[in-house]
Amino acid sequence: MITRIDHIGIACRDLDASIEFYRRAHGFEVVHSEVNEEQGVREAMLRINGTDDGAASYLQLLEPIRDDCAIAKYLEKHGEGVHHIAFGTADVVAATEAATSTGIRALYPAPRRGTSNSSINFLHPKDCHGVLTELVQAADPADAHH
Ligand code: V0V
Ligand code: CO
Repeated sequence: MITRIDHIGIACRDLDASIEFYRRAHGFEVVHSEVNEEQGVREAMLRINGTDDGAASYLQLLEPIRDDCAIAKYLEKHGEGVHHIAFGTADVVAATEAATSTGIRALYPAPRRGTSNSSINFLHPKDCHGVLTELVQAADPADAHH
């Protein structure tokens, strides 16, 4: 079951410039940043609001760290902008199966590591009316040290 918008992923050419933009325009602050080598990104999470399942909703700003990653490819084709929407769930495997059972393709056979040790999978944008859709299960708070 999906219980929140976990984040909206935004492709940026210059992470620091985008962070500064959101700080000045809306007062959003970075609550977490990291490099995800597997995904090829340097990223920052800006917390927007809490949610009634106890988690939160964020903007995820993503800058590529190499030329062959998904974000670099997206920037080259489309320029900066909204890259994906991520729905939050307590069980990413079940939420992925619920979607694939309707014929939507998942990008990974098993969840991969996302921000702050979350578990993530993606649904193909061509099967989701043009929206790259991520499913996110937050790390167990007991092991979320980052
Ligand atoms: C590509 N397409 C998109 C899209 N990216 N449509 C909507 N939103 C996007 N973000 C369309 C594109 O316009 C093409 O349509 C078609 O899909 C094939 O695109 P492509 O440029 O040839 O790209 P592919 O097929 O090589 O790669 C697209 C996929 C790739 C979605 C498969 O981006 C991918 O594997 N994404 C998952 C990983 C990811 O996005 N990582 C970065 C975020 P036409 O032109 O043929 O009609 S990492 C993250 O969010 C983390 C760590 C986290 O949240 O924790
Ligand atoms: Co994301």
